[in-house]
Amino acid sequence: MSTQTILLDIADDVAVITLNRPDKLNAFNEDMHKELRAAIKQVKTDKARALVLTGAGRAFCAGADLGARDLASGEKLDLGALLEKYYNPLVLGLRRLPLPVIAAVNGVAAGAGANIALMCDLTFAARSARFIQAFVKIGLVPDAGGTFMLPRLIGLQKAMGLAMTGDDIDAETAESWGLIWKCVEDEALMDTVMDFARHLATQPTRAIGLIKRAMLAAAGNDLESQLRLERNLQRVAGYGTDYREGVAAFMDKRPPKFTGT
Ligand code: LHQ
Repeated sequence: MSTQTILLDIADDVAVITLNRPDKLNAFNEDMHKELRAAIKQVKTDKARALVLTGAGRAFCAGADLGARDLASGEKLDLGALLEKYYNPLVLGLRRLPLPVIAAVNGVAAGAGANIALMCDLTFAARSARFIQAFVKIGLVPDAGGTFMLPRLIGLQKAMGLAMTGDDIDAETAESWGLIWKCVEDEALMDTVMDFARHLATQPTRAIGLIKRAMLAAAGNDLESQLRLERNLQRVAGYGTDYREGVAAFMDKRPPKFTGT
């Protein structure tokens, strides 16, 4: 699929969605939200086994398009309605995808762009990339799940500091704080992420989807509920062909051939 604001490519069981408004640093507008939603649906339909999210040009995503017709008017707008219509379903759509979602943050990630990158299951960033909770600079509150993810990833003090100041954080610092999985040299970013995604796509991806569900549910569960969830998910995994294949391969001393089922 190739549309105006999103590029979608699926090969070797790996889907790559590229945010594609480079002259606006891939800022979200309505078209991009709609095309992104359709692309995510397509990824599910095509049964991709890993998804990579990246940006075209020098940025990952500069957040909401501040020049968009509705936002630029300066009129009193219900921004909550915009979140309800576009950003919240996007966040939930990525979280509920039963496959690993990997961000390749190729450049600056600001506002909702930063938080979408942090909502991915694993976030890689180019050394020159920056993460900016830009909201406060325009009198707004972090959205797209930022207030949920930041304290969980880096603790309350650092989360509060980033959100209240809107200061940049570079990729190396982001890695050292645990905000992202890995900082990679700029020129190696896409190869590193694609190799990683292709590798994951050969792994027991149904189990990986269940791992994702368990990890994400943990934040809202007490121990007993989480143990019950682990029991339920392990039951599902244990009925899968990948479990049988994994054990058989181990016993036969040969590499496993997982199918994601
Ligand atoms: C942009 C943008 C942009 C349009 C760069 N929009 N054009 C908000 C409202 C409503 C509901 C839902 O939720 C949200 C969530 C949010 O995301 S709020 C936060 C919105 N984002 C920002 O406040 C970030 C604004 N951008 C920046 O601070 C800078 O552009 C960054 C730090 C990202 C990059 O700085 P530079 O590398 O110096 O690039 P630049 O500022 O020169 O931008 C390049 C071009 O991109 C420029 O256009 P031009 O025609 O002059 O070349 C910018 O106007 C355009 N651009 N961000 N969000």
